[in-house]
Amino acid sequence: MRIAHTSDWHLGRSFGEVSLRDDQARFCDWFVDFVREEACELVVIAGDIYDRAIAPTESIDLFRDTVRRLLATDIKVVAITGNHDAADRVAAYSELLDLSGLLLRGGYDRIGEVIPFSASDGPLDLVLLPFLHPQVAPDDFGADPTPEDDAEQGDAADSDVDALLRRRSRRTHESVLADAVALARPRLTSGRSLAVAHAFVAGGQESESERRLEVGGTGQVGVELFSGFSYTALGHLHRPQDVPVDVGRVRYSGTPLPYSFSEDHPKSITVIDLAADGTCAVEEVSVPVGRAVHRISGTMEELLDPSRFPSAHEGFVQATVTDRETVTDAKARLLPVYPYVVEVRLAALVDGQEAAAAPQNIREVPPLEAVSSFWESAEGTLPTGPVLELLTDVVEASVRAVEQ
Ligand SMILES: [Mn+2]
Repeated sequence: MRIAHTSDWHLGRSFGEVSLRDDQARFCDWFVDFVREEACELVVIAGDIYDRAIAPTESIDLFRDTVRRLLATDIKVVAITGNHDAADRVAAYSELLDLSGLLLRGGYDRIGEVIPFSASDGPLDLVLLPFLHPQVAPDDFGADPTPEDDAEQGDAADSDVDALLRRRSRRTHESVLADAVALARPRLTSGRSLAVAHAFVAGGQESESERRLEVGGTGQVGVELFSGFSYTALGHLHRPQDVPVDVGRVRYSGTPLPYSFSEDHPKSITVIDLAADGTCAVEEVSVPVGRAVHRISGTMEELLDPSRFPSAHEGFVQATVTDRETVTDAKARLLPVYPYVVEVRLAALVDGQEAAAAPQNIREVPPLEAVSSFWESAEGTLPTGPVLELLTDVVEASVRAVEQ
């Protein structure tokens, strides 16, 4: 059977001030056509369907319309909520949606279930693991990894409530997810299984557009949680990548579009040919729609030369202006050449801020060194020749004047 794995659509997102509505709609059109033409039986969306808890209605319309078109050609759809989605809103009608062919799961409600899926070439066990917020887990969930600590920390007067709060505060994304997987494992019946999860698996490479899964920690989970599933379709990290595991295959599809300037890699979906015995062949398929991201750097004269960065004209642009003298209205002047310039950085200012933040204690820096580094941040190069001689004379005269 053939499966299309994608994640992190983040419908409703903007890039800087530019709405991604049209790009996301074009991706959905392309995606529906692609999975039809490639005869995929199952589509998997591994979380972060929407960019925020209260999604714009136009994003809800786009998701509904996309799923409707997939179901209309008898393609089944599996989707889970991610940390950006409001699980109780998005998955509110999951029992009714099951009847339609859209299997949508969010929150703790139906955790631990194994959904039997009848594929054209035999049975497949589905284990859906939406993002599980550790703080709102049921009390018997996310088993305390070190229960003996209770005896040490608590005293005789400790109430049950204190013990419960202490146990709750020690829960992590890993501990609740481990419990969810442990509930499901004994219920696997076929020799072939597909896990779908929204998690930060240790060893994965981050971009700049993921939101932390856990307050006050990274929220990472060990890859061994997914060991033994034929294929694990992951969401959360925005770069497509495999996570090495001993048994089975664990992979992030990444986002269909770039959502930060760190994502200058090609965007893709993953197509899996999953054999009846559970072995899988995986192919990364580039998404041919959407704007690429470009980080360009140069003087205003260089940046305004249309022949200099031709590939950046149609993309989202972060421009670093390297002129040492004051530059005004940089963004407005760059817009005619780069209509999607999102961010303009003035190198002189950035360097100056870094230089200003650098010394821990300015009094410990020798005066000539401090003057030289200021000169470098303002002019771009260290002082040499007659300039250095002049600065040296002035610094020495100043030091003498202070000492007298
Ligand atoms: Mn995401």
